[in-house]
This record gives sequence, C-alpha cells and structure tokens, in this order.
Amino acid sequence: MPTAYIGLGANLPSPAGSPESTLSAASHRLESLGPIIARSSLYSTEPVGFADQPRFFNAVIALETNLTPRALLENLLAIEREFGRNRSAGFRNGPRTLDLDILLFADQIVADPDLEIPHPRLANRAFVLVPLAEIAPNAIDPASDRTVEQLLNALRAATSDQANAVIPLQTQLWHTLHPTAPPH
Ligand code: PH2
Ligand code: MG
Ligand code: MG
Repeated sequence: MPTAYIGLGANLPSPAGSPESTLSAASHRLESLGPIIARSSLYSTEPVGFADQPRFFNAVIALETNLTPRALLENLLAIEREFGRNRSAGFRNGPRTLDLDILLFADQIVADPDLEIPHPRLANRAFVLVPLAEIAPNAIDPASDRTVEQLLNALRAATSDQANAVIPLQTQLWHTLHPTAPPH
C-alpha cells in the first residue's frame, strides 16, 4: 500500500478538549483510513505566518492507504470538521482546532488548485520537517528529489532560529491513548 505522510497541527481547543487531546484523538481517528505505521513525537512549535496566536502542537503520521490522494483529502477535511474546524470562520495561517495536511503521498505529484502534493511549503517549515525527519529521514520529496533530511539540513543552514522553535514534548496523553504506540 502507498504511504502518505500527514502533518497534524492544532492551537485552539476543540470538542475533544485541549489541542494536545485533539491531536491524540485525531491520530486515533486516522486509523480508520488505513494502518498507521509510524508516528512522530508531539512538538510544541512557534506559530509561523501569523505571530499573534497561541503556540501550536504539531506531529507527523505515516499512514498506509489505498485511498487516492483526493479521497484522502476529502476524509481529512471531514475529520477536521469533526474536531470543530470551521474554515469560513478562520483565516490563512490563523488559529485552528485541527489541521490535517497531506505532506507526501508515495512518489506522487499533484498540482490541482485545491490539492498540492508534496505540500507546497514543506521545505520551509521546521514544524513539519522536524517531526517528518524523526520518522522518515530518507523519504524523497519528489518536487526537489531531495530527502527529508536534506531539506531539514538546508532549512537549518538558511535559518538559525526556526528549528529551535520546535520543541519535542514528553506527554503521556500522546503515547497512552493509542493502541499502536510502541511500548516504552
Ligand atoms: N500551520 C499553519 C500556519 N502556521 N505554525 C505552526 N507552528 N504550526 C502549524 O501547524 C502552522 C503554523 C497553516 O497551516
Ligand atoms: Mg497547514
Ligand atoms: Mg491544512
């Protein structure tokens, strides 16, 4: 089955509770779309693009799925709505209860107005590359033909502060709510 890497982000409370609880519950919910084969740590991250909002929680999950990229997108948008995401009330880079982004989908490139894969801002965002590199350093970005590790090293060389603003958390919630979490 193809592997899709999905970025999870949240910085507002949702019907599931705190952003941390939301990401835990959403991560569990994603198992309905296919087996989750890897899950990064949970990170606390500096808001990017619009500074005046709460810090984000971010993580990345590797999902094996037989869905097409577009069917996966539709499912992710539906799960966002289940967790209180209201796109008409939000704004670009603004606060949200849950964001689920397709970062990579096997070696596929999709360039539709409403769906771009790889994620168009993948290479610029430490809050995505740090958790992605934790679980898939050798995954290839088909847009640049570089590995995730190479993208992260390039970002670190270009920006001194961004990677420092991505802090791994040790939280029981993220580990214990999930039957697929590795024992520790
Ligand atoms: N998502 C954005 C804009 N800015 N900043 C952080 N730290 N984490 C995010 O998930 C995030 C962001 C738009 O999707
Ligand atoms: Mg996003
Ligand atoms: Mg999104």
